[in-house]
Amino acid sequence: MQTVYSPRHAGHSGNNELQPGAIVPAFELPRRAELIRASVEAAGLGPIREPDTHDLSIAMRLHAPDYVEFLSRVWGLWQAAGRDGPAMPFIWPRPGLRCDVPPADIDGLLGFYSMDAGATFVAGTWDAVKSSHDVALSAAALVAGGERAAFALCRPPGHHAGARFAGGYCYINNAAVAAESFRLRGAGKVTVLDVDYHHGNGTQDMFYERGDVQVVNIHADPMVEFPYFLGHADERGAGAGEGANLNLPLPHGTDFGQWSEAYAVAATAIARFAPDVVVVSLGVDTFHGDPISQFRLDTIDYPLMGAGIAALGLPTLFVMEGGYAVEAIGENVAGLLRGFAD
Ligand code: Q9C
Ligand code: ZN
Repeated sequence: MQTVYSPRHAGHSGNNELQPGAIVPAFELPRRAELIRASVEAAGLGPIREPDTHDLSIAMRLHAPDYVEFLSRVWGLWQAAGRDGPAMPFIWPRPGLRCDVPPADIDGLLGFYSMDAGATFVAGTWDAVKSSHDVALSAAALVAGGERAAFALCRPPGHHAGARFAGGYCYINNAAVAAESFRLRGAGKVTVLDVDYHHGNGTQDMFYERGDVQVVNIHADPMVEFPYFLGHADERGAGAGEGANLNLPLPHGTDFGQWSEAYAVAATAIARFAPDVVVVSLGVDTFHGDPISQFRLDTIDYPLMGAGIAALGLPTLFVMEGGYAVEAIGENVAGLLRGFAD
């Protein structure tokens, strides 16, 4: 299996985030991608190459063009306002406020185009976001070209990014862009299987009314976990997408036995949908040692998860999402990919 990786992720560094009562260094940091890269190399998974450059036309179909334009302009606007340090929003529109008029001021714009304070901007953020997008599309091209599987080592991640907002460490929805690229290259049906600990709200929303892209999530119950406001079991898709969205929320403390029961339900739904290709939103924040998450999967579980995904018998693109236990992230990701490949 080939891995696509860009060193340009590293410019997205020094970000911060809000924790209850404090502003702290962001858990989503450059070392994550470096450790994953090193473990993939050590595991002898296959060649690691850099991405080709791709235009933003697919991103602009799934995201609002003005949102993508905003992502590329934030840092300049922030600097022009005389700021240094990471750009973070502090006010958000919601029902009862105007959600349809982008303000002129950078502080208003940051909130207008965000769901939370969890996607901050530094000087290198846009370049890293664009490189992560290019990584996803380049790895998708390998699978579209006939490879059984490929690994897009994306950083920053993407699955919380919606049509017109950033959030939860995410800016462009890399997995959604990759899924759409398969459709545009002739795949009739695509499944996005999201195994990150957090519900992939952005991906779900982008495809909610479409019958050609199935979205399946196994995640912490939003009643008790971020992103709180999407990811319930009764969200089944709408219109042409009715029945093509499946949420399998699980409680805090879930172990691999419980996770596997949900996965069996997911696998049955995927087999029934019969996609041409599957895009896996791959988060390993289900690990028991994850500092911001509360499932109990162990390192030995990830190769089994990989084998279960291989058993779908479909061309597969892995797109990196979350996972914040840096001491174990490399072994967990490489173990999953090895479990798939062996
Ligand atoms: N105190 C991904 O795994 N945590 N994103 C908010 C606020 C947000 C995770 C904590 C976690 C986002 C891609
Ligand atoms: Zn996550």
